[in-house]
Amino acid sequence: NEWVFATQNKHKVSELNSIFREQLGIKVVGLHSFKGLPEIIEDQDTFEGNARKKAETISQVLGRPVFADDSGLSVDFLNGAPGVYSARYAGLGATDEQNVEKLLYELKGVSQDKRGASFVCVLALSVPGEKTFIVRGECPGRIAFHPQGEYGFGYDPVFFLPDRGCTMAELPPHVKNQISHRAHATERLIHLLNEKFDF
Ligand code: ITT
Repeated sequence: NEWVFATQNKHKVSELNSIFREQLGIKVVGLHSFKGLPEIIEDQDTFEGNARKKAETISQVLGRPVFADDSGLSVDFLNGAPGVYSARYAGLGATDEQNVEKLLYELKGVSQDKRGASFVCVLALSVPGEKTFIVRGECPGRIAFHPQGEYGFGYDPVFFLPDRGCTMAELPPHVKNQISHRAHATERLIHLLNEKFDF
């Protein structure tokens, strides 16, 4: 049992693999295992739009069910930015470190009580001949003043979890994968598939 995820991001593949293995006993593979697939331009202005586009494009080409994950960080003080632009906040091809640096710069001088943020993950499942299923998961927190922790990827080192008293990057993967936006979205997806397909 192997499910295709329309993603080029190896960190996502690794997290989704842990979550799906744990919750469904299913292995997931990213697009690195496939050749000759079209490049997908993520030009939609919502996570839902981009997740749908990635899943439907690849599912059409492969003629089989395909999942996609569109995710990012929404910062209250920045009116929801970087949002769908999270991967390229500091410019196309920017590294995680450059994106984090830009975020901290934009929040320079902003006090702790105004640094609220959420991680958002939208999962889409496109099944040939069916409508596309879309779910959203969120994880609330706030933006730290300095990066801390070595686990995870992206904005994890500056995503502080008040309940835990540490950043997402200080949580070992098996803990992140129980509480993350990605974990919450997966729970909703399983719920939906159970209702629809008796999964
Ligand atoms: P694909 O589109 O190929 O899946 P991508 O990395 O471009 O890969 P997105 O467009 O969905 O994916 O952008 C997601 C970005 O949001 C990601 O690069 C991180 O900067 C951030 N992000 C998403 N989930 C995260 C997480 O769990 N921890 C930290 N940052 C995260």
